[in-house]
Amino acid sequence: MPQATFKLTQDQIDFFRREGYLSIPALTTPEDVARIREIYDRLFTQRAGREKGDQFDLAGTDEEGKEAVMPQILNPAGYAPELNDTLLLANAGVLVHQLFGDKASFGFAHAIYKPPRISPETPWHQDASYWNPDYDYQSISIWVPLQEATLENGCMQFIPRSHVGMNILRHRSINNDPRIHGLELDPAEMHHVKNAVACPLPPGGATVHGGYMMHYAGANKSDIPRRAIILNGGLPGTKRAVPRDLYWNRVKKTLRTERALAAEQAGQKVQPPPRGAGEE
Ligand SMILES: O=C(O)CCC(=O)C(=O)O
Repeated sequence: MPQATFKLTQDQIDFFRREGYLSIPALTTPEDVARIREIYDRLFTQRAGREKGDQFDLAGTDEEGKEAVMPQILNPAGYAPELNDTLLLANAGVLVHQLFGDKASFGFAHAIYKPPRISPETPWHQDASYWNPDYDYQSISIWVPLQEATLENGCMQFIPRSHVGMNILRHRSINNDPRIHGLELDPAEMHHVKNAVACPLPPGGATVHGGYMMHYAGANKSDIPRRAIILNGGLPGTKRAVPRDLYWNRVKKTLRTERALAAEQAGQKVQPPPRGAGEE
């Protein structure tokens, strides 16, 4: 892995701990972004991981032959190990260790592609609403656009301090359709969405947020794809005395899960999804 070139300032660390998110203008270089983008485009063209359930439509019903409105690939480095040799990963490692100490792990979690004009919003949600209800988490997602991220193409937005208390609000599948993998805040919780802060970024910048932070990204209304790659890092989850009731995950019934089960039954090694947005 290349030598890291990045370090958070104490002001950035304090801001992250207080507000629950952070916007960083440059986490890696334009050259590194260009290289990652080439790999990223190849993976999406190949639909890498489709048969194992790692590639699917995050915001649609994911039938074969139907145009995906928000293709996602879990564990992209599993399909392109050269991602592990990027400056982005080296710099993300420094960031994760500064926030969580030397025992923290980190890596590429997923990649989300928003095709031009047709890709809808990523609705308001908390990442922990996807995760194992038996655990509490100390982990972050580092969201990195591979072109400029703007209000027009779907940059990230956050509700400052919504992470405080580590509560998980009620969620449901997008459009209340359990065939859709992505989750959204239950409409009854939408009154919590106020004072949102949008974080436009240059390519190779990054936003950072923890698992309990409420966040959103707009539709891609622009004429170019919105590409984002997301890393995840943190400490192992701590077991809760009383599990949470994340009932929306129990009723979900996606084609992605069916493909993952079929691959497992056929003897293929299927990794549990890494933690991060859009993962279980
Ligand atoms: O890229 C997006 O549209 C949403 C990403 C997201 O929700 C996340 O990284 O947690």
